[in-house]
Amino acid sequence: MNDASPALENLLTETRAFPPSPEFAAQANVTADEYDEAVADRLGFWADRARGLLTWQTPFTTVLDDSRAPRYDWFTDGRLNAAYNAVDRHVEAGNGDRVAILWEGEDGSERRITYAELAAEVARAANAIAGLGIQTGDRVAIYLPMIPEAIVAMLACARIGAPHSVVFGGFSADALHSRILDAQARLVITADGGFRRGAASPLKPAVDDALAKGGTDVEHVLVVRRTGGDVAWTEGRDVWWDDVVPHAPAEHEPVWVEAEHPLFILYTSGTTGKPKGIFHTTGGYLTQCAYTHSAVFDLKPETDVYWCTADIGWVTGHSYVAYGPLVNGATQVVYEGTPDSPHKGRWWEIIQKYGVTIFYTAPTAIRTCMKWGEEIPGGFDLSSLRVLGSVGEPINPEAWMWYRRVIGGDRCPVVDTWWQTETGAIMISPLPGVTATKPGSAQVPLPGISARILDDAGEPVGDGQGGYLAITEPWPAMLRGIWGDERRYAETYWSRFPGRYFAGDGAKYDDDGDIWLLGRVDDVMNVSGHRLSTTEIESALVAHPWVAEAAVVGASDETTGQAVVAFVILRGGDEITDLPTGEDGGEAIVQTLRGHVGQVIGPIAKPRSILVVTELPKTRSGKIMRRLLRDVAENRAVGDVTTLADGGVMDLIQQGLAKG
Ligand code: 6R9
Repeated sequence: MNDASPALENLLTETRAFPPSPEFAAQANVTADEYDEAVADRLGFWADRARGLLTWQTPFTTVLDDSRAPRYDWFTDGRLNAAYNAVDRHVEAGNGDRVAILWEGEDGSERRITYAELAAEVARAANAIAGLGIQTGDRVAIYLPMIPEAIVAMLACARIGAPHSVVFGGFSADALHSRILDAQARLVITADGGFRRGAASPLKPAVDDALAKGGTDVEHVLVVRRTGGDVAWTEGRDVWWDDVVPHAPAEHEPVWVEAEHPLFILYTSGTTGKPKGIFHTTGGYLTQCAYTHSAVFDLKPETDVYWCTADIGWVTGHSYVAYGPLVNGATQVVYEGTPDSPHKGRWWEIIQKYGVTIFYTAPTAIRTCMKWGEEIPGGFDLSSLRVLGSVGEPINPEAWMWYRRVIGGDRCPVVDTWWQTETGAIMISPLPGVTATKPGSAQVPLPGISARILDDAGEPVGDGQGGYLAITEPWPAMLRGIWGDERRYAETYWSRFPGRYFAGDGAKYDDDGDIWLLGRVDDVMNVSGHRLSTTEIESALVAHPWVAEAAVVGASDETTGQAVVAFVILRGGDEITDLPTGEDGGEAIVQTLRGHVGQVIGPIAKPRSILVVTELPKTRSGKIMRRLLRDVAENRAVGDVTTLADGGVMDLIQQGLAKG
């Protein structure tokens, strides 16, 4: 198996365990019986959840159709609508006055939106989008900040059966362009900008730049006014949200789609340079989102105030902001900005202000808050909290313990939830009323989920042993493919262990049989819980005229989990005339290249460090030995170099570093 870092290996000596309090266990939504129920009849278990948690316009009779494996279809003959399930049915059930969204802008503005108001707004937006020519099956790109309109836009698309493709607002015009092209989106929904770190940050220019690159099928750009900043305008193409949505009728008949109708596409980094358009369908996805959101967070929709800090640009924002909580009729906080604006206690202030009871965030955020010091959360009343969740990367025991003690007052169960864009919903996690939680472990597959750790040959390993995490039975929220690339889907996920889904993560069982995730085993990095591909950043670097060759590795980082470290070889010769020289030349080169990566992919992909080298370590077959570069990047003694074509290269690199 690829290197699990030493820090992660330490996880396996962790022996602390925290059983739920008897009071918590007694009121929990889910008991241990559900594991038995699902083992006895897995498909029956999911069919029951699908019927109980969702409203179907046409009930299904088929649970799973595996005749086209590895494409697995769920609840195939049923019909439903995602937006109806997320909003309208709560109004019809008499809960229209319940608050759906407690929105807090970074600038301090507030909006409280009830389910009845949300239903009207989604219906208006659906009518407006339909008025722009969007029909069932058309794709819509959404490039918005964390404002209520982002959720409204997603649900409006779902209401007319137009799959959405949300592109994270931090992605560049290039990244947006390639995603618009790949999905052949006909409409882009964006805003003039959003507020981040105390300033208005524009979004519309990136859309204009993306569309100027050409080749797209985009006919209209629907623009939400958020910052009030000036925007360039293309007459005939661009439309203000305010000019069409508020005037559209608040009644709209949802389009009842088949369970397998595509709900959304979400791009994620793979091991090659081209992001994969992971696509999800409706019935199975919503079933597992709703079930896991209720089971893992113990949601009580009448009394809880739930808050997931993820941006809708990531899968967590899809499943645990837009769909799961709303399908379950929850009241949730949505916050626009960063945790440190205008002060480092902003998150805790929001928890105090709204009486948040369930809080779901990422290890990188927890570690950042640890660094800021516990007196900051200590200044706020966090006693409303009762469940804490973590997602995005392995959480180290120290951060887990801090989270439990400082944020959770030693009272709240911490659920470490493992899942992926591809899995659609949580797969491995403690259940807060059942599991004795262990700091740093996601522990057990949820009821209805079958996962195993396999060795190189695909054989299950035993307790105390490690290998590759695989999902051994289909699950309702699983991806249905890679948009437009069926072959890549089969190759990426189903060829490593035929018949089983290969997640790309290393994992280990402890002596109790609990699962500990050890990080990716492929060339995908995890920076602050965001997946980045080494290849994608390498191709961005070599696209710059100064760069001849590049190798990128993910080095351990105390705060972000991993950090991007790039090694580059510059072009020599006369063709490059603008290469900065002199005393500050090196720094200027590095800054330019960092900026370039930010431009091509987005600021999150900017390397933490770029090292200019004259050679890269390669095997005799020409593969870059990233393992050795990682050693250098993490200041470790360089490992085995015997397969290097030129064993002296590593000395050269290290000498260069010592000088620099
Ligand atoms: C939901 C999400 C997926 C990758 C996944 C794994 C890592 C996510 C984790 C975790 C350890 C956890 N990951 N949750 N590793 N413990 N609780 O993050 O989706 O962006 O697709 O990333 O993130 O490596 O393979 P996505």
